[in-house]
Amino acid sequence: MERLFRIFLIVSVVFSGIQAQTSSGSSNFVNPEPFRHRAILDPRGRYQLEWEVDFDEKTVIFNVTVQTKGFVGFGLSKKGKMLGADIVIGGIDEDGQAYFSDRHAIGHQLPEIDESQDWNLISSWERENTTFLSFSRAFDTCDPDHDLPITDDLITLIWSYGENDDDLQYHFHNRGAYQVYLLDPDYVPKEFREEDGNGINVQNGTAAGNLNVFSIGDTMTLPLQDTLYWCSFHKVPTTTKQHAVGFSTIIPNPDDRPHIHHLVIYRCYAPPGMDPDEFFGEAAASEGSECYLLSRPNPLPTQYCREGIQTWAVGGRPYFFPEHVGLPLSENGTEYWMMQVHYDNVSLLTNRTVDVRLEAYYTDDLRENDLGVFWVGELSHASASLLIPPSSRDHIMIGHCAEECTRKMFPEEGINIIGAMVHTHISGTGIRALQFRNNEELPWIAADDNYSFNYQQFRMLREERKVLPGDLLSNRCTYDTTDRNGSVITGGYPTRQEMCATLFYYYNRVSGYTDCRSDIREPEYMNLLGIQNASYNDVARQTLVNAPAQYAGMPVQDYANEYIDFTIELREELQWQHIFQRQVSICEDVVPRSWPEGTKGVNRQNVDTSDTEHETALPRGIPRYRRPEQCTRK
Ligand SMILES: *[C@@H]1O[C@H](CO)[C@@H](O)[C@H](O)[C@H]1NC(C)=O
Ligand SMILES: *[C@@H]1O[C@H](CO)[C@@H](O)[C@H](O)[C@H]1NC(C)=O
Ligand SMILES: *[C@@H]1O[C@H](CO)[C@@H](O)[C@H](O)[C@H]1NC(C)=O
Ligand SMILES: *[C@@H]1O[C@H](CO)[C@@H](O)[C@H](O)[C@H]1NC(C)=O
Ligand SMILES: *[C@@H]1O[C@H](CO)[C@@H](O)[C@H](O)[C@H]1NC(C)=O
Ligand SMILES: *[C@@H]1O[C@H](CO)[C@@H](O)[C@H](O)[C@H]1NC(C)=O
Ligand SMILES: *[C@@H]1O[C@H](CO)[C@@H](O)[C@H](O)[C@H]1NC(C)=O
Ligand SMILES: *[C@@H]1O[C@H](CO)[C@@H](O)[C@H](O)[C@H]1NC(C)=O
Ligand SMILES: CC(=O)N[C@H]1CO[C@H](CO)[C@@H](O)[C@@H]1O
Repeated sequence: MERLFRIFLIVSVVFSGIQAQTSSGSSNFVNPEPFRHRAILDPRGRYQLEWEVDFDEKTVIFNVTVQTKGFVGFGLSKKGKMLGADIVIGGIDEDGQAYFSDRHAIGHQLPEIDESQDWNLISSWERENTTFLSFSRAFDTCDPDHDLPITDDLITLIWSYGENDDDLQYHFHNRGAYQVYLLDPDYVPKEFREEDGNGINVQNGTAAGNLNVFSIGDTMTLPLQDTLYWCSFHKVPTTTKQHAVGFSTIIPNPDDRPHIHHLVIYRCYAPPGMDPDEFFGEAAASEGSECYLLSRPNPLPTQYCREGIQTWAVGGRPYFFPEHVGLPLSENGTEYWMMQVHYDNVSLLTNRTVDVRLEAYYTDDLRENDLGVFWVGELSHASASLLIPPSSRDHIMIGHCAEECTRKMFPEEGINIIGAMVHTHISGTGIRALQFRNNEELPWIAADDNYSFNYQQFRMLREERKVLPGDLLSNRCTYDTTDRNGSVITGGYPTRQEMCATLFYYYNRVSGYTDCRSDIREPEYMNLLGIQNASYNDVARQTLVNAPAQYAGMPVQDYANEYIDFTIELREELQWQHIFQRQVSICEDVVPRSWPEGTKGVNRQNVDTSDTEHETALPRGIPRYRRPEQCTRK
């Protein structure tokens, strides 16, 4: 029983001034060419980038259109830093001559010209106040000293432009960085491609093209607490089956962005035999409430809404599905959604009101396949499993969805994963979603070795991935805590604690299984930490030590900071345990199939929890998957 609620965060303390609105509007969806992209890189809307990827040639073609008669700079950087950046500078000079060069930055000064010129100018022109450059770049130029590779990882583009062609040294006023997955497909429909910062025109609740829009807004006056989970209920504006084909989360005021950490939509299921309107109507009419108050009576039926069907986190841009899949809405008639918004880092502000809105784009022109959603990773609280030693540079954590779980969760023919979002908090530097079959490691399903908490994009895969019952799915995260003042970092919901999980969209949907995560419970591991038992406390909003008795009530993080001496030997042992130790994954059907009637507002009863926990470990002694070498010239 207790375990069922481990995945929930409980918050307390008061709030004020909440307002929830719901609206819908109406309209043939044309699937765009998936590999053509466009983005406005600068806040003033003067620097436009279009790009196209040629996977056969392993080349990207960039078209840059900038409102200037001066030079134009463009490049790839290491996390937005000038030092080490791979840069091109081009334009048309006073005499009408085109210039263009491949350079590398050695600091905040004019980037030096590379010996090997690996960016190729295709064409350029200048007209009135606009400069246009079209150029191509191989994924990997085989110039590791002065060029950065273009990979599936997050890439931080840097851009700049000048007032004229010879002020190269003084271009620092007009420059910036833009994070993007350059090689991902992009299914945003044509009618949504407008000139706002994201290259996407949000709809404000009105129909676009053939798509209807379900818009859910929340205006929140922030309370004096650093983490607030707010849940509100919303009726889906259709009673016949439709497909949602894309989502966008809109924060109209950029100043509100630091305060909104994530937004999740859960599908609600009334107990069998209950009318959804009767069961959820009252909650939908209310403003909502703090989520998951288990330590006192829960005012809302939040526990009937556990199938997370859409997740947005910091920096996420709108996304659309490929045309053969859609997320079903109102499959069996009337449907309610619960929206959970995590407001963050607000403790120093009073009377601050923030706005956020979700738009779901849907159609009655049903697609071939229904999408489902599930998480794989490590349980991040209520367990001492996720614990990063102080000042670690590359500490690895692994979470699993065991073979027995995938056997139970997926149909015989398997499932097809079409999209993924990798997730850690601020100390995460890399994540890989791993797949093993018959002791063979398959290519990573999704990976980002340059993970950034500030740009958590739901990514559509270039190639669907089949997962068969009996496959092992694992999620591997790397952390750097050297900037955390020598503190241990434990798992938890606040941004300053950590998570390690990947969310997948897939078809051959099986309703019910939305989460398959694991933790380490081996005595050997617990003994290393000196913790015999820990559990999540919803008043403290922390995972607390229960035993040994002399530490009972202490947050695991404080306990570890105070009582554990992280010697080199212990660090090495912990790292071994975090990678290879046996773990228990939990795969549980969250759809009520046999709930007692009228148990609104009460915890679930009579749910069969047997057969939901399965042990597994990372296979050892098998060849590990490696990225294919892209540089072929040498
Ligand atoms: C880039 O510009 C050239 C010339 O205008 C055009 O032919 C090409 O289609 C453009 N490519 C992209 C990706 O925008
Ligand atoms: C460039 O020219 C266009 C059209 O003439 C004008 O609308 C725009 O404001 C100009 N931009 C700048 C930066 O001068
Ligand atoms: C949506 O609302 C924003 C802010 O009110 C406005 O700037 C934008 O033009 C609107 N977009 C549409 C498509 O109506
Ligand atoms: C709709 O009904 C089918 C068949 O009973 C069931 O498998 C599915 O989970 C239901 N879906 C929803 C969203 O209620
Ligand atoms: C809270 O947000 C402010 C402003 O965005 C930032 O300067 C500060 O570092 C944040 N504090 C924490 C604890 O994250
Ligand atoms: C908060 O705003 C309300 C209404 O605008 C105002 O009455 C109240 O004094 C404000 N409180 C603080 C602490 O600023
Ligand atoms: C680290 O400690 C300094 C000094 O006490 C403090 O200003 C800073 O906010 C701390 N940083 C973090 C990440 O806790
Ligand atoms: C851990 O502690 C909790 C709370 O004291 C208790 O309910 C639970 O049974 C304990 N678990 C084990 C395995 O001892
Ligand atoms: C573009 C970029 O930052 N790439 C980096 C991604 O991470 C790897 C491994 O840390 C680096 O080698 C790349 O330079």
